[in-house]
Formats: sequence, C-alpha cells, structure tokens
Amino acid sequence: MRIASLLLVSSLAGCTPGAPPAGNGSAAAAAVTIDVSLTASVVAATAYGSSGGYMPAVTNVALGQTVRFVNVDSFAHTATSLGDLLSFPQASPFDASALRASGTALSGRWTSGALAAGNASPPLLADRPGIYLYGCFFHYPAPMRAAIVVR
Ligand SMILES: [Cu+2]
Repeated sequence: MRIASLLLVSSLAGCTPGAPPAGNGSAAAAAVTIDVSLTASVVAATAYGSSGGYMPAVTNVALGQTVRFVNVDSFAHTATSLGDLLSFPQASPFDASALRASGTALSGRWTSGALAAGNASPPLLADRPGIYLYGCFFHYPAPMRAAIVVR
C-alpha cells in the first residue's frame, strides 16, 4: 500500500515542475502543500472552531489545484476528512478506516492514512468549491484539525 502511494506521488510529481510558479499565470495548476505538525503549530481560532496541528489553519485553494499533506513532525499523523461538517465536533468522529489512505478528491471521503514522519500524502483534487474540514485520527482533541476552502 505504501509503495503504491509513493509511486502515485512520484508519477504525478513528474507532471508538474518541482518549483512552484512565480507569478507566471499558471498558479492555478500548482500543488498546495499543507505541513502537518502537532509540535510546530499553535492553536488558532477559525470560523469553524479551534484549529491546530496543520499549517496553515485555513488553506485557501483554487478550483483545479491539488492539495497534499506533508508530515514534518517526528511522529505519525493522519489528515482525515470530516465529511459535510462545517464546524469541528467536540469529540473525534474518526474510526480505524482513517488509517488506510483513500480518496482522490476533496469533495468525497478521504484520508491520508497514517502518515509516518517525513512522508507525503497522495494528492487530492480541489474538485468543487466549498469548505472541507479535516483532522488527525490520533490527536483530534489536541486540537489537531483544520480547514481547506476551495473557491
Ligand atoms: Cu496527529
């Protein structure tokens, strides 16, 4: 499973330049990286409740971009969709299915699976405008949760 994910990331990475475009008009196609770290982040108030563990707390993404999560922490995390919720629930809503990577688009159900330290998730397509909340299976109450807004 992990090998398949890495191959997918590698093949997709080959389709886009390694460096993000700098004002050349193709920014809409660029991949957006969200850093995952409970250690480095601070708790932030957002329109959806207390956020933490992901940087930025609210990631703005253009339709058609892709998003990926990179674990820059020293231990495992997940980035797991909260589905249709528009505010963070008090208690973790996740079950063990959060630990197996699934999903390819933000508007569906998705999870990075357990991301080991230093690993990146497969990309997720920002396929529909909306607000997408997500959190970590292991540390949801920390809080470890954040939002992606697709416009
Ligand atoms: Cu975590």
